[in-house]
Amino acid sequence: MENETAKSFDKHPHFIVREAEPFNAEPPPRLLRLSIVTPPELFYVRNHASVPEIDADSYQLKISGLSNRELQISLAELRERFSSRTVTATLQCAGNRRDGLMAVKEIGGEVSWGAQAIGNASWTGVSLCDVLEFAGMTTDARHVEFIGLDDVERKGARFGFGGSIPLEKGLSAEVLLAFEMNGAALAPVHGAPLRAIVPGYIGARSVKWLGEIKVKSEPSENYFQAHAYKLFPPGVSAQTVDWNEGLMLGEVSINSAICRPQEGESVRTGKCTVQGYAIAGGGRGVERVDVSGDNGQTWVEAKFDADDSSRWAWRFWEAEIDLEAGEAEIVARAWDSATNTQPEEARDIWNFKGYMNNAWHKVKVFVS
Ligand SMILES: Nc1nc2c(c(=O)[nH]1)N[C@H]1C(S)=C(S)[C@@H](COP(=O)(O)O)O[C@H]1N2
Ligand SMILES: [Mo]
Repeated sequence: MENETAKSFDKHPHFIVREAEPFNAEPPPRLLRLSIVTPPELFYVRNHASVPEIDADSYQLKISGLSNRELQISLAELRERFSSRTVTATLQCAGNRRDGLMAVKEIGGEVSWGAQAIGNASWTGVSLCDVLEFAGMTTDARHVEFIGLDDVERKGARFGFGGSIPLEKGLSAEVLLAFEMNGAALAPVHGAPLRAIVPGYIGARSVKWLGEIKVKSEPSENYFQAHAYKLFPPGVSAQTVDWNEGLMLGEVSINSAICRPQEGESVRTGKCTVQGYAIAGGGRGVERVDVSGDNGQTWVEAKFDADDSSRWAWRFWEAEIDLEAGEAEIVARAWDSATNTQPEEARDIWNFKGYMNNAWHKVKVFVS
């Protein structure tokens, strides 16, 4: 049943469906680790409502807000007027690895993601900055809001999923209005005919089925900017939260995960090859990955794959560790170019919405 759903979205037969409707699903770790550029059939999906049906021929992108003129641009005009650009960038959901936070303390009403709510693709589209320049901006412009054409319901209201990024980021050339993924037309489930791609930021800002861009003096008031995707301290709960507080998530933090071996796998004593991914937020580079076979007593330095492609993309790494018979906990942690590294314990970063788990990734294996 679940794999029928995955199949209907052209996903791999072994895709892990976390929710069938709205469709939320991620690939198994070992399949995700096969290719530095994730094929669409292995690319995670995070939806808050049904995939909308949009007729590409009559589609018009609206641009409004503080700009001097209000615009409507068809896809054909967008392609004609602006030069196209391709950026390889990793998208990661702020809820990636939420299962590790849920293991610490209950988190209600959120998808239980493993470490595969992440994928890397080459995105082709036009640069948002070119479109904004064409639209014209007033001096009050501070934020760029994206609004999707899907139909989400929250607290009795219906609206399109949305969010905003600071104008400074919006004017950086890597931020795209994308119509292609890995050289092919964007699939409906990934936001066709047009989506925002905001490299280095949480996936939520890469709004799919983009209907409208608004230039604003304040951040978006959309539910997914003003309520969801905010980080609260560990003592705050759904009952006590003041939504005016909290940190609006933007850049992702340094993170890494082990993809092979997988949790609960049986491996042989002696040399064990460990493989995974690492990602640094905001365009910082991943500089080092440490791997331990004894839960952090001793570490070896991982080697990076040669084919890493872009400062906005994850890096694949591999390490060889020695394992003795019994139960072993393999651990990984990454470092970025600002020497940020990952916190040891998920319990230290628990938050009631379950965002941004970047604790040391741990995988238990049986060695014999
Ligand atoms: N319109 C719209 N855009 C959206 C979402 C959504 O539900 N609706 N989900 C966001 C979230 S939370 C993530 S992590 C990414 C996931 O992109 P993907 O499904 O292409 O992997 O899309 C973002 N854009
Ligand atoms: Mo997300």
